[in-house]
Amino acid sequence: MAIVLPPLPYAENALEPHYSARTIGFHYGKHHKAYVDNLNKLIAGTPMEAKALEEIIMSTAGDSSKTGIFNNAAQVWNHTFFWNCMRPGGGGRPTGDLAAKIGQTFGSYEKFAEQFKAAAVGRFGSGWGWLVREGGALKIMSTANADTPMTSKQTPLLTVDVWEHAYYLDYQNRRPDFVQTFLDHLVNWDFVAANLAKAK
Ligand code: MN3
Repeated sequence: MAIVLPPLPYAENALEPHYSARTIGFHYGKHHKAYVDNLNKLIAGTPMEAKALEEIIMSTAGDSSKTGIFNNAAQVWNHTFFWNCMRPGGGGRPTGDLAAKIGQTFGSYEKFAEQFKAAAVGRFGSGWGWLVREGGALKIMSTANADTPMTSKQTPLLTVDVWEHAYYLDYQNRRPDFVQTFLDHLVNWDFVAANLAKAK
C-alpha cells in the first residue's frame, strides 16, 4: 500500500490571480509529489508500508532515528490539508458557528486575522501558520519545517504554508502580502467549519 498524491481539489489555474498556475505547478506537481515519492522510498519493504499516513506521522514523531520518514509524511499531510484550505472565490469572513467561535475567542474577525497573520509572518524560516482546536478552544499558532499540530493533541482547522516555495514565484519576499491575500481571497471557510464540526 503506497502513499498516493491526492488530486488537487480544483484546477491548477483555479486560484488565479491570487495564486498562480505556475506556483501550483511547482508546489503541488514538484514539491508535494517529491514528499510522496521520498516517503514511499523510505518505507518500502518496512512494516510502515502497511500503515495509514496519520499512523506513520504519529508513530515517528519525536523519534530521532525516523526524522526523514516523519518529515516527508508530515509534509504530505500538511500539503494535502493546505490545498483543501483554499478554494476559488474564497477568503473574507467566515459565517455561522465558526464565525461566532472566532468572535468569542479572538474578539472579532479583524483581531483573528491580525493574530493569524502575525503568527504566519513571524515564523522564522520555513513552516506553517495554523488555526487549531485544543482542549475545546480555538488557538492560533505556527510550526517549524514539517511539524504538524496533530502530534501535540491539537486538531488542525486551517493552515497556510509559509515555506518560500509556497509564495516566492508570485510574491517574491513579500510573505505578509501572500498571507493577507490568503485571508482575503483564498481561505475555504466551509472546509474549516467542517473540520471544527468533526472535532466536536
Ligand atoms: Mn509547501
